[in-house]
Amino acid sequence: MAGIAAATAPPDAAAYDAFIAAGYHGEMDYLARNAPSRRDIRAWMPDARAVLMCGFSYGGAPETPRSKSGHGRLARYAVRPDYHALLRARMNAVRDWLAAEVPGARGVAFCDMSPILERSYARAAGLGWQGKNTLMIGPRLGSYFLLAGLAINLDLPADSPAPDHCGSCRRCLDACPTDAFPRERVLNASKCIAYLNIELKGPIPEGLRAGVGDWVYGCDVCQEVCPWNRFEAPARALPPAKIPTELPLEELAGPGSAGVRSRLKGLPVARAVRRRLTRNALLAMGNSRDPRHRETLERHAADPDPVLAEVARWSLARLSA
Ligand code: B12
Ligand code: SF4
Ligand code: SF4
Repeated sequence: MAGIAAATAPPDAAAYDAFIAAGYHGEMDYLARNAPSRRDIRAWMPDARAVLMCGFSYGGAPETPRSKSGHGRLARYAVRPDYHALLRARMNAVRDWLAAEVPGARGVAFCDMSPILERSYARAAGLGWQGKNTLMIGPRLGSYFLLAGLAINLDLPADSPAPDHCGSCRRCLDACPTDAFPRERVLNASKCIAYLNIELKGPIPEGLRAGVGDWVYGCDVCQEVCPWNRFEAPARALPPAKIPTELPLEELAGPGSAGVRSRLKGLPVARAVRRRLTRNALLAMGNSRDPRHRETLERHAADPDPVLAEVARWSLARLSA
């Protein structure tokens, strides 16, 4: 799926400023940095005239996989080979083709990591609409797709934005386990499980722990409930999953990390430092209330790392409650 947007300031600059002013970015300081380019891509590439935006589907089984007993859940995107380098390479191939075809053409690829509001340009490029859960949704692909773009120094005809099909639905807003949407299309990212279990370094705030449930890496709840994801996506543009979306909690929190590390190698989930995965697994053990985890939790209650020791004690108390 692809479309072209003009490289002008998106209409979302004010929404972005409000997001930062409200502190919804939590400890993701990088979101507050480079504000000019998040307001307008030309602060990142001054001669940009057009933005090619592409959506790469990773599909989604119609059935929602539920966590097995003693397992923690991972977001669907996280169990496939890491997309950052892969998608940037695909956009670079387009850049090289363009440079060969059009003398003087120049392009710069981005995927996820550059200070650009990717979804604003994806919306303007007609890839779909931004749902009330803030995710881009395509009428054929649903929302299980990732974005990558190419800023280009050529005037190219822009596509038209797609109509919004959320209507009166609000399933995602009601289903969010940590109540992270202050209103539709605005996420308080500091309450989102994907922030808590991937980005946050320290302890997960106590009031949000129960909501994290059995998610150990990312969260798909606001996509699982979306009616636009009910059907299998017609095409998959990303390599298949390497591991299941459930992993044994004891393995994640266990002392022998080498086995886990080799299973996760090359996947987005490998970006989470080992300590954070252990923290998440210990938390999920408490939320499972499964007494089989008591021994592991007792061992970690004396962990030299104060964050791990504290969450292990919290989970032990939950087992006994
Ligand atoms: C920081 C970040 C996060 C943060 C914050 C997410 C957020 N919603 O802001 C955290 C860690 C929580 C996160 C989680 C996830 N992320 Co993320 N994330 C990013 C990143 C790097 C920046 C996003 C950003 O700038 N946020 C700041 C806010 C201000 O931006 P925004 O939500 O786009 O804000 C818009 C709305 O507020 C909108 N708006 C406000 N009012 C209104 C009103 C109307 C009418 C409209 C239409 C719009 C509107 O205007 C803003 C600008 O578009 C992008 C990549 C990128 N560079 O863009 C990926 C990205 C958004 N993430 C992505 C994914 C896949 C996820 C997860 C699904 C991963 C998971 N399964 O765990 C979750 C989804 C959570 C959710 N409901 O959004 C994909 C989304 C693909 C898609 N189909 O939309 C992206 C685009 C990465 C990529 N290259 O593919 N993510
Ligand atoms: S990813 Fe999960 S926690 Fe984050 S907004 Fe969606 S449902 Fe809520
Ligand atoms: S669940 Fe409903 S409101 Fe939320 S994004 Fe999907 S269609 Fe829109």
